[in-house]
Amino acid sequence: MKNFKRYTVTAALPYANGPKHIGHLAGAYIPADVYTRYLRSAGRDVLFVGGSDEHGTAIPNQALKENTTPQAIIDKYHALIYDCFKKLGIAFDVYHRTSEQLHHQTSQEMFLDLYNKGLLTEEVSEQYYDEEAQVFLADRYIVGTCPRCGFPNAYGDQCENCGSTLSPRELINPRSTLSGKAPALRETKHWYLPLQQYEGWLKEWILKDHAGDWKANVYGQCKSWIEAGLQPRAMTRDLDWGIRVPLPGAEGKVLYVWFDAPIGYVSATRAFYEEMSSGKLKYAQPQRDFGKVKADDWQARWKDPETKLVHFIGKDNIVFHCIIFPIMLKAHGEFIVPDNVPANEFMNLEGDKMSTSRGWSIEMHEYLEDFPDKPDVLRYCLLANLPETKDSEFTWKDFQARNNNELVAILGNFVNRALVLTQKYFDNKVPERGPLEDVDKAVIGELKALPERIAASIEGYRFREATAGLMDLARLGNKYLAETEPWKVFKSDPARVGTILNIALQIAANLAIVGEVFLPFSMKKLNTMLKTESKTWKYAGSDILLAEGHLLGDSQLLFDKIEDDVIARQLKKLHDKRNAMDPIRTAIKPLKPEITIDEFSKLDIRIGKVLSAEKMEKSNKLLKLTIDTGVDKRVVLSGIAQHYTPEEMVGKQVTLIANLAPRKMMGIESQGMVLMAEDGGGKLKLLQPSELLNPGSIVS
Ligand code: B3M
Ligand code: ZN
Repeated sequence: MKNFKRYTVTAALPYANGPKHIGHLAGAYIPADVYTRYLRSAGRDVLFVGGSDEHGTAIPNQALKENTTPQAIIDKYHALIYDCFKKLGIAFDVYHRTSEQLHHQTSQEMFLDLYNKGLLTEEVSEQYYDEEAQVFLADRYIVGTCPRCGFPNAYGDQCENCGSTLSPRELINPRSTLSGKAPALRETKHWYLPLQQYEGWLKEWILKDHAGDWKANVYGQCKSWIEAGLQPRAMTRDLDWGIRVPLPGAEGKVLYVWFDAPIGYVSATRAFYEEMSSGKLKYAQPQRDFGKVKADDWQARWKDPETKLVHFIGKDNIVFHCIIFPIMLKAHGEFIVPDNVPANEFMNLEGDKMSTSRGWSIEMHEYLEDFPDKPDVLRYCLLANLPETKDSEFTWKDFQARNNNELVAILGNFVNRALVLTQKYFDNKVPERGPLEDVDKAVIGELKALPERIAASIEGYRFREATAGLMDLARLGNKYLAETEPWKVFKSDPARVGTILNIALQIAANLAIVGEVFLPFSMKKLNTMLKTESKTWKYAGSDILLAEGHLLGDSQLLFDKIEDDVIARQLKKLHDKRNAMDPIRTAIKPLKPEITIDEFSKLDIRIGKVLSAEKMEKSNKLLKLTIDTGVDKRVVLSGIAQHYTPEEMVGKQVTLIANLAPRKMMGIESQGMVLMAEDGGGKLKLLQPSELLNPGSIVS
């Protein structure tokens, strides 16, 4: 493995179009944070870069929904998301915004560089245009029938019913979501990045050079993209929200959001060094001492081959970070390309896909409102379940179990026992260490080996394994106390207990070092309890971190138990949220008041057969049906004209309330009521027996 001089680590820039959920945390932010905390602790020169993605159609879309401006949307969600990251301990050195002038400039420079080198191709094509709203329609503004599954409300880029990727021209009966009208095709000019010209380079760089070190899920996706053959991709869009295309004749056009967003990492880096060199910090929030820096230092982080560039993302962003952005960087010529892109799969929630819009999610701010003092519990639970190789799942039961059985029962319990026994037997001072027995030597040996193992897991992007390693360190402490039983020995051999507790406290001090990477808030508490400054990774594994005679601080519990009722409340909250947000579920009406069986039996419900059906003049809702009820033939008016044609109705079996008092409608008397059901989508369906029955059969 190559030794790098410095690291530039990025985590996907979340769209500032809404709150972000814990699946996003598990996908990119928690692993990136653990990685960079470790590198910092290990004394490496790392910069952790993040920020808001504030362009693309997602932003004006949300503005439309919230009846406000795109600017108000990005201001609101940038602040919300960044606040949550801070409260969860995601320690960015800089958290920038793509709406900033510096980013617009950086993106336009990149675009012009490629343009001036003749690396972009110009193409005129026909695209859908809304003549009423007078705009070209972004994919998401066009809906129509899915050509694959027939779903009537598929989007121009994707059918949410069958999951197919679509292009707007494939939709059957397309309509604009702005005017509701069928869009027209109009010619428009755009600038394309000819991805296919870089196939040879990608094969070398990814398929050959990174065959061994990129994760299988990432490598596999790249391989299938490359082998399927790459197409030119438009880097500009007809849209009025975004970064202006810096060319004459490009009015009304902006850079494609996936062109500008990854450049956001570069702009954020520039912002960091500009602010640090001027001393006026706005987006920079240095997490370590960077020494004296110059504004120009951003260049080394992006251009020096001695820099290791790592992108943390979720799997839906792989193609952009492994193919399109690297091609941009390569085409420019001065930039380095990522050394690794350890993308994660998705995290599901309680047996279903996580989705903010469907209400099936735990948003970061919702978690923090309910568990303001437990950022580490969420961090731990996500780390233990990271979707590193395949999709994984978050459940509240598992959250409770991880907390109660691991954080409380193993880590918290070990630390507490070591501290409480020291208070009890040695006035809260680190006791002297006497001669070592085999059991002591063995535990010290394991203590030395574990941090190295954990470091290797982190550097190999295996964060679940690394987290398990942390818990193993706590287990080691518990096992040691269980084996040596100092509480039984004290009476007969207090000096021996001194040795045991000295070693146990060294393990606790190691936990504080290693654990800071995973559970920063709790380990800060632990440092207070041990009355130590937080120490860097080079001390991890040492068995002489705490000097004999060192006075410890007050002990408190690191974690506390989570009871069943807390979990039950979260589950209820989750289901309530979905019920309130899911359009089909919201149509479900509450139960009507109870009735008695006698009341029910007053109804004469029976099967009838439709003998004839005709449209009613002057009504587009009613059909006039003549029905054989077994006892008579009668006329029933039914409000189904928009759901069934008269021809369809003839011969059909229906379910009828036959003893309803007759009612006159539009001059005709209706003698009964045909039963129908509605599923919330507004469509009415006849209620029919599952098999053919004689007219007059009673429903009971
Ligand atoms: N905003 C998509 C996402 O949030 C996009 C990532 C940009 S990373 C440069 O999933
Ligand atoms: Zn479909």
